[in-house]
Amino acid sequence: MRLFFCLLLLITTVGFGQTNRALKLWYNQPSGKTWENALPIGNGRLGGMVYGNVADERIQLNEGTLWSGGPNRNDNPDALAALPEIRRLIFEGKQKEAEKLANKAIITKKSHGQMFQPAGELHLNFPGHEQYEAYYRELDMERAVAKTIYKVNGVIFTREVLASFPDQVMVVHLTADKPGKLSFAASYSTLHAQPEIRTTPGRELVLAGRGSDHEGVTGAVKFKVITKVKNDGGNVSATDTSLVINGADAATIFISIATNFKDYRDVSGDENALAASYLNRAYSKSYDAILKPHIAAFQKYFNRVKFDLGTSEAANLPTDERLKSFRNVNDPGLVTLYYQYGRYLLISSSQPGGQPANLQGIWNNKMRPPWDSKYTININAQMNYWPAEKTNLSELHEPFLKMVQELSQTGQQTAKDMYGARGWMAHHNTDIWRATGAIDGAFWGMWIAGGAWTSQHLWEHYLYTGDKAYLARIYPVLKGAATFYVDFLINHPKYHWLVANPGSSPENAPAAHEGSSLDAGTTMDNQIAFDIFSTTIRAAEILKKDAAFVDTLRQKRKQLPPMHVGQYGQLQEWLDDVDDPNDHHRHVSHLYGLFPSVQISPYRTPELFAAARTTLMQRGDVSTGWSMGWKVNWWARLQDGNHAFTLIQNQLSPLGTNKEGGGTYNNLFDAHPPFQIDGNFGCTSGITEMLMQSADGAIHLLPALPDVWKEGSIGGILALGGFEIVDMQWAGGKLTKVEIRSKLGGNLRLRVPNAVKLAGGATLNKATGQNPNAFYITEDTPAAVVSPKAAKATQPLKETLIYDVPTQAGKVYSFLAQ
Ligand code: FUC
Repeated sequence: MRLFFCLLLLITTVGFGQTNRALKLWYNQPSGKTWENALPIGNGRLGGMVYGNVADERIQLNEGTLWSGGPNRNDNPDALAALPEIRRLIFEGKQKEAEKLANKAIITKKSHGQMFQPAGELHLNFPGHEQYEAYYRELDMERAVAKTIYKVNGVIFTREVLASFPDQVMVVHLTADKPGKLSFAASYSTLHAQPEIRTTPGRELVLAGRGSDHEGVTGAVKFKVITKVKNDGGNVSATDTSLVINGADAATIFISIATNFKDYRDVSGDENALAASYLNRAYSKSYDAILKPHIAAFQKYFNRVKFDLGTSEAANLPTDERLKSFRNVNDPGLVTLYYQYGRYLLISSSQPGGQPANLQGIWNNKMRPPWDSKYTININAQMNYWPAEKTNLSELHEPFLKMVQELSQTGQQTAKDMYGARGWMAHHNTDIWRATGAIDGAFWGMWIAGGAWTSQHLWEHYLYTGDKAYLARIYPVLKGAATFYVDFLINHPKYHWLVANPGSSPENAPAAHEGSSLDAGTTMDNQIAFDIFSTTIRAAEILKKDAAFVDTLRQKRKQLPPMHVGQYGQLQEWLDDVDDPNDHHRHVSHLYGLFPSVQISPYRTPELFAAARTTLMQRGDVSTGWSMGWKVNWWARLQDGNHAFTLIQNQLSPLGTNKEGGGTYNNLFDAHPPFQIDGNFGCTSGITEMLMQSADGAIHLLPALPDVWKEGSIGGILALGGFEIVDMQWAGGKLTKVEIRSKLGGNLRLRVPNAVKLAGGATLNKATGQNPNAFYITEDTPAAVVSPKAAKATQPLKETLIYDVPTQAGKVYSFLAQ
């Protein structure tokens, strides 16, 4: 049996021309009823969860624009009148009273955000397949295909499922290795109220419905699913609600889904015509003619990064067993698999022209998913896009960048009506309708930095691509986000800094504020204000415009509060020294300044760097999935690879291993819990940051290599200013070889752990002063205010060498260890 299984595997893998098991999630059992065992496929618009069940296969279906509700706004018009009172209360230290008032006057009286909803499930029932053997299923990340294979009565059955990028349909290809043996019935189930399920005379299986009414907003998204089967041998017939395939040699199922959604203001599309047109175009093609271009379109992105940390015995185990043993055995291959899975998930859930990856990417089977499966923009949605640029998926940033531009439209009215400010803003959540009001409750929703933080992604995209025409296009968005701060910030009566009031440090509150999160001048609010001013100033200067506005921003920036080191040596989360060193809250928002921002630096702000480390030690390791993902990035920035690796171990544990913390499901989805995709993306970003960082004035290679990754190589990751690390190899913890392509030219400043030389032999110039490459400018962080009670702390750093190499656009530069 075991031999048979191995042979089978060999035959099938060789048969499909694939040899690389390093890029597969695979299992010896079907998913059963557990959604988190199923394997995700997607093309950015369509999402499918493939269960790989034998007699009763299920493919759960999502379409990225199928949401509850319709175009709507959720501002609270009472905010403006209440604002002075709320501000006064906060400045007087009456946060709890301010929160009560904000709950009435600022939190929406309308929708708290709409829900991302599933279309339904396609069921494939195979009579007589209850008993089977030689079962195997996989997600092949080289081809973006989910496959199930098993044997019944001496016949080997194979199914492949994909969500085609070029053809915009899902396709299931079924084969049997003996003729005439393939018989099954296809039907739907759906959780939508009053769906229409029927077959047509043309033997199409149709499911139609409408997104839910929710919180006073009428469901306006109409969707249509059409499934049609092309049989090879045998015959297809239809009942009222199913298609029945009998005695076929092979069959291909085409699943087309469309909605009437056009954009956040417009649902006038024709879901029937659209679903039919996708289907008809694809149906005329053979499976092979669908498969090949699908693989090519997927590989265009996926193959850009190669990552190898070596392999071990553990790599021979199924993925779920590897997950169980990861903390106790050496399994570097699971790290590279998980890393590439993050990239796979982004490619599958975020494609240009579509919606950004939401809290669950594009995979959700619930009508009322956790947190509506929408966009939480006080961390989660941003985290989804941390790997986009650096793991060479720059184009896939587009749906998020477009969402920010749309928020800059809807958020203008919110800024004006609620706060009497120009520019635009967003609170801590949004949805497909780009709602920008404050939701949930003031404790969570009274946070004003959603616009300014998401805008940083617009700037980041420029820093990686150097595309000035793009910068000119998005500049008004940056300017609008900065303008809101110009109008909204007010003088702090005690400290005389310019502060956001009301604001908060997302979802956390010090005991001193009676459990209220509302405050003025929280560290994160200040850091984000600093960043939106700085990036807008830089963008305006590059574009040579708005000199007077730049001047205003410079003046305002000078008046922002500096960061504070508090009595326990911690980076203060609030303006007053009220942090609790035993606070293990999942949000550590004040470390925004360490990552993703770079206001805290080992080289420029050593005391803040030490304080950030102290804060992270006090917060502890284990937390929700996304929080652990963020911590990988922070420990990488703190140049502590071993600690970052501990976080990866915690994250890559089956759910339940970490007491009160998240972990990972069998399908390697991150567990908040429940499933939330940000942790996957956060960790992929963090692993990149362990190997290469480029935000702090130089390209820093191997800044946080853990002892367990002594040998390895990575190629294809990107640094600011158009540099591509074409290939980087290390051994014994030392850099041995690096090739870097310069796409834009300019100075390449390299920070490395050991001496290197140019491959041709020429010696390198030691770097001094500021990096002359404009993409590497770092802003001066205002000097820290340090509590007299804080013990003096510095964080010793490993020695590094820094070199400057002038580069020409288009050339590749090779370096070897000296
Ligand atoms: C924020 C977090 C939660 C969760 C939710 C989607 O509210 O505090 O942990 O991730 O977003």
